[in-house]
Amino acid sequence: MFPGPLGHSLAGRALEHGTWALETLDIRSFARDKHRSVDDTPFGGGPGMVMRPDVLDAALEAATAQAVAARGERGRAIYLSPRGRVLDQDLVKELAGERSLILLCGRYEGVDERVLEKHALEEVSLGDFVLSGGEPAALCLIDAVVRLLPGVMGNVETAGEESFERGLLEYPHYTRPAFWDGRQVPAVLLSGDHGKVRAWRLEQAEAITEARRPDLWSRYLESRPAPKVKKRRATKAAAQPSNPADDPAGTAGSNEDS
Ligand code: 4GY
Repeated sequence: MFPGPLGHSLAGRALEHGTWALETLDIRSFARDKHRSVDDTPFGGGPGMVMRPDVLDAALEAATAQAVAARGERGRAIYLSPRGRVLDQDLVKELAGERSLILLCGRYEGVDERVLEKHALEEVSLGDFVLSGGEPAALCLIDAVVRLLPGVMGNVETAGEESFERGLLEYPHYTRPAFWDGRQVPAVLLSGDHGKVRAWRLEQAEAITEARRPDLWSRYLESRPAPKVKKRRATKAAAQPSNPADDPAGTAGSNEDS
C-alpha cells in the first residue's frame, strides 16, 4: 500500500528526488509462529481480533532501530486511530519539523494497549469515521506533511499564503474561459485591481467559513485582532468627554478581545 497513490503525486516526485524517504515494514514478517499470526482474541470477550503486543513490539523495535540508524533519532511515533488528536494543519506543521516519524497502521479491532504505552505512541485521527485499517490515514498524513517540506511545492503557496494559514476555508477559484456554460467569472477577478481582488477573496473566504464551519469561524474571530478604530480628526464634539450612558459596557474604542 506504500507509497501507493503518493508515488503519483507531488510527494512521489519528492520521494524520487530524495527530499524524503519511506521505509515500510510488514508487521507479519515479525510473527514468530508457524502460522505467522499477528492477531489474537480479545481478553474479556467481544467481537473481532486484537493485534498482538509481542509481534508489534518487535516491529516497533525494528522501526526504531532503522530510524535511529538513518536519522539519528526515532522521532515521534504515531498510531493512526479515531481515538487520537484530530489532524489539522498545526499538527501537520509540527510533524513536518521532525527529522523522522514512525507510523503504526492497525487492522482488526486495533492493537494491544500495552504496546501504545511502552512505545509512547501518539494517537492521531483523520476524523470521526472508521477505516478498516490505518494505511489510508497514514497516506493522507504523509501527503499533508511532505508538501510542507522545503522545495516540494516550489513557489506555490509559500508561508502563510494559503487560506488555512489564516484559519479560513479557501475562497472560490476560477480559470479560463471567463464565460462558460452560461456562467460568468466574478468581474472583480478580471479587473486587474489586486487590492480589490485580495479584499474580495478574503470576504469570500470569511463568508464560506462562517456558513460551513462555525467551529473555524469562532476561532478565527477570537484570534483576529479587533478592527482598528478609525482615527478621526479632533472636533469640538470629540474633544468633549463622552457620555458613559452611550456605552454602558465601556468597550467602545477599546481592544479588549485582541
Ligand atoms: N479515522 N483516523 C483512522 C482509522 C483505522 C482498526 C484502529 C481514523 O486515523 N485512523 O479509522 N483507523 C482503525 C482500524 C484499528 C485503526
